[in-house]
Amino acid sequence: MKILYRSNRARGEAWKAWLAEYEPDITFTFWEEETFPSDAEFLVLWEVSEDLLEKCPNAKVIFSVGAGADQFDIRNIPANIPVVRMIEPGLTQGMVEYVMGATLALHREIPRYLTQQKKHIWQAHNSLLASQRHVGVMGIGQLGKAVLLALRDFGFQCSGWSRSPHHLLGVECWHGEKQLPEFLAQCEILICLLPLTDATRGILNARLFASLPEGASLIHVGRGEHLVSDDLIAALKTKHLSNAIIDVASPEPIPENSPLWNCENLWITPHVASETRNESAVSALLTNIRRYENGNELFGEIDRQKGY
Ligand code: NDP
Ligand code: OXD
Repeated sequence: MKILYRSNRARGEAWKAWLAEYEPDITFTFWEEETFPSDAEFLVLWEVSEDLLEKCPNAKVIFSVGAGADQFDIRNIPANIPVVRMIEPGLTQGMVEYVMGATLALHREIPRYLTQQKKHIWQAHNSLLASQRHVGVMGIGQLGKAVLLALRDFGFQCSGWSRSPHHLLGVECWHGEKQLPEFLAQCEILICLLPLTDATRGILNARLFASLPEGASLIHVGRGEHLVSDDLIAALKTKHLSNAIIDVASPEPIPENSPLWNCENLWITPHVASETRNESAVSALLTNIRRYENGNELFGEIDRQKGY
């Protein structure tokens, strides 16, 4: 069995070593190696190139190394080759930790106190308890659901929004475009955990921000192309939004001359909210390869109609 890998080298080295120890029948090759295995069956990729399938005529499955698979133009991949995103517990836990940290920072107004500190101002403001704060998550998928459950268990008032109906104990669930304004109207802190598709590109725009309550905040951990950054800057300037934390941008890295860097009340992290973890992910990958070989459904296969 042959895996071709094209992504972060250190992770690949760790996976290769792990497979050599536990699954020695699997050949694991790096894309950049000179002896290119044209007979590779399982392509495990973050970066893609147009000649991918030309170079790998025996590809059976394409796996994304990450939770998103929007880097692939799925329309150009033959229907008999499933495209699969990463679902693994380490990636989920990392996202829960990042979003929980960001939510608590906004909930307890840490940005406001940091601004005061710069001006040497010692001034307390009334604070709310989590039970008095409403947090909403766009996307009730693998990651959004785990985030919502953690926020709910922490005591926040929670709601989620998705494409199709969901039921989550203690979480008010909304779905579809029609229900979006009602969902947004409650969200003091809005978290974006959507996949990037034709339907979600540019969704974080002036119209959406206007539907949020005055003074709401945004945590954006989806994809850069969800966000119309000029609209975010404008909403922060007018103080309709009080704060935003963005982990993703378009393009990445954010160019040196982008107004995002100097925008007040905006925190930026460089696409680090979560990442695929070496050990938990290699076993998730292996499980899926075995499932493919046994003719079973794959965990995380992209639905070509929905695009995610
Ligand atoms: P899933 O596919 O499991 O979940 C996607 C969710 O979004 C589902 O609830 C889906 O609805 C909902 N959704 C999709 N399209 C729409 C739409 N048009 N309107 C309303 N809801 C919609 O994805 P994951 O939770 O695994 O990952 C989400 C995203 O997080 C990734 O695609 C990636 O962009 C981002 N990510 C970012 C990382 C970072 O470090 N910043 C790390 C990992 C992921 P339904 O349930 O009805 O299908
Ligand atoms: C992912 C990411 O999709 O890191 O996993 O963004």
